[in-house]
Amino acid sequence: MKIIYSEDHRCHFPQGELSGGELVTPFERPSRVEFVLARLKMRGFSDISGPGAYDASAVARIHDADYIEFLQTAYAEWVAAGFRGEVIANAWPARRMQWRRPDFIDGKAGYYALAGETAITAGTWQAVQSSAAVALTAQKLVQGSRDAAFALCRPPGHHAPRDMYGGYCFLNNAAIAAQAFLDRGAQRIAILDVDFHHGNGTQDIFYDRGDVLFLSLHGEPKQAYPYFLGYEDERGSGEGEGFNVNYALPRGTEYAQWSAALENACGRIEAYGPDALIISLGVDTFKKDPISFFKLESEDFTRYGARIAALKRPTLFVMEGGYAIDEIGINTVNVLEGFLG
Ligand code: OKP
Ligand code: ZN
Repeated sequence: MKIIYSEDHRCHFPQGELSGGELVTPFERPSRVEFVLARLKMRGFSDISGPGAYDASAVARIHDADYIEFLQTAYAEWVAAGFRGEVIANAWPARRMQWRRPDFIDGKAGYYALAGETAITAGTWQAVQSSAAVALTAQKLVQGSRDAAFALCRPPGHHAPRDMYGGYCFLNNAAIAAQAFLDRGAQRIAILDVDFHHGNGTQDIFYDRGDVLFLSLHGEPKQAYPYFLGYEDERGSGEGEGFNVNYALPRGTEYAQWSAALENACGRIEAYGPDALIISLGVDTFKKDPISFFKLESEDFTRYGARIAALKRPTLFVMEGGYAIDEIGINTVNVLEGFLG
């Protein structure tokens, strides 16, 4: 399996995340990918290479131009306003207010943020560009060779819709890759999101389309981030009716229940017959994850990797979450090894 990775992820290293009323070291931190990379090397994955150049036109197929420009300029505007910390949104267009973009950066940040935990720093845009380039480079390999590939993206992407950042995500790497498959001749793509959190961004991007089947297994939004999307009655609209499938699972979910949902999702993928399969691979379903509430064991990741392989589709794995740092490498690589058999 080919692995694509860029060291540029280190350019995004915010010092603060607002969590439980405290400013803490962000759960989404550079060491996450270092642990995954170390485990890959330990297990003999040697086909590891860097991404091609950032493809702005591929990104523009998914994200709005004004939003992309905001990501590029936000930190400089923040500094120019005299703020000394990292960009953190504080005010939002809430119920009965106006969706009108303010000029001042503090207001702009709220306009483009879907949550307040995610900071933008001086190096964020560089890391975000490279993360998208990693996904697109791996996408090309899968479409060209039909071999599977793993895009070791950081920052992750699945919470980002076309025009918002949050949940540690800025550009939706999996969605950008899905669109690239279609633009290069694929007819149908399935995205299976196994991260603990609902992939609200990916759902939103493809909600009214039938050419991308989106399935997500996640903590029920009544209890889990992102709270305001991911319910099971969200099934797609218009052409997309029936092409969005949410499995909202309760606190304490173990592999028996989780894998039953996966089995249902796999049946739907088989019926859909996609030209390629994208896995939004978050390993925060692990029992020791500090911000999640499923109970998967490390061996379970191997098991579900094998189930994904049985779908026999050209497969692109895209890294999303996972915050139990000590085991993130084991769990991530277990999925890939289960897949390879
Ligand atoms: C991103 B991904 C911690 C709350 C964290 C944001 C979670 C973002 C998860 N106190 N809220 O889906 O792994
Ligand atoms: Zn997650």
